[in-house]
Amino acid sequence: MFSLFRRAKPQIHLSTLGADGHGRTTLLSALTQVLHRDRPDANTHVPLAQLGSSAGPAVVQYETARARYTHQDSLAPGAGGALLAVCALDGPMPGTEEQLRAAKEAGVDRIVVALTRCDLQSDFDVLEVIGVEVSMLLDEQGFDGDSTPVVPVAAQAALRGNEAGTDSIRTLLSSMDKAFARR
Ligand SMILES: Nc1nc2c(ncn2[C@@H]2O[C@H](COP(=O)(O)OP(=O)(O)O)[C@@H](O)[C@H]2O)c(=O)[nH]1
Ligand SMILES: [Mg+2]
Repeated sequence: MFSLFRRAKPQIHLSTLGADGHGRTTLLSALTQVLHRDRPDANTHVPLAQLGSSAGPAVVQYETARARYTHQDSLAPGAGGALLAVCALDGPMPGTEEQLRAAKEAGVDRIVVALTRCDLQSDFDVLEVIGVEVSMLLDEQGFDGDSTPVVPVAAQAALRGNEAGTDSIRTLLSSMDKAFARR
């Protein structure tokens, strides 16, 4: 009976933005792995090798506590939200601005930033500077930098079963749900 009153989870179309080598594919695989570990009935782990071998853009589907996601690891037409992967060693690249502009034009209105490869960056000041840079770029392109979550992640560590890495991905997932599954 209660199912009659249960609201269906929203369907979110998500794109990953970010420069080559900034960990987009690793992150996508880690999202599916951590979800699969936590809820094997609802989710399938898509291994890195499988994502890398697809001819076109990789697209995966998964379900979190609050939403169902169709997630493409590049800008997808019709995407409502985007995950911006920014490497915690390098910060935003010259092409990031252009990617954000294209995302805005494609209709993306909300972004969550994943600071990737954080296991390799121990200088907290650098992370903070990168966060400020990204926030300014977001403002310049018409997003709300101040309210955009910036989540440090270690996706490769998560894929290897490391607990801190896994927790970083869980934190990212809950930030995504808060940002994208708002009603
Ligand atoms: N140490 C570390 N390396 C990572 C992490 N995520 C990705 N990498 C490495 O960064 C490189 C680029 O990652 P990849 O996912 O292919 O980036 P893409 O080009 O944006 O898809 C690969 O050698 C990954 O193994 C991470 O969290 N920690
Ligand atoms: Mg890739």
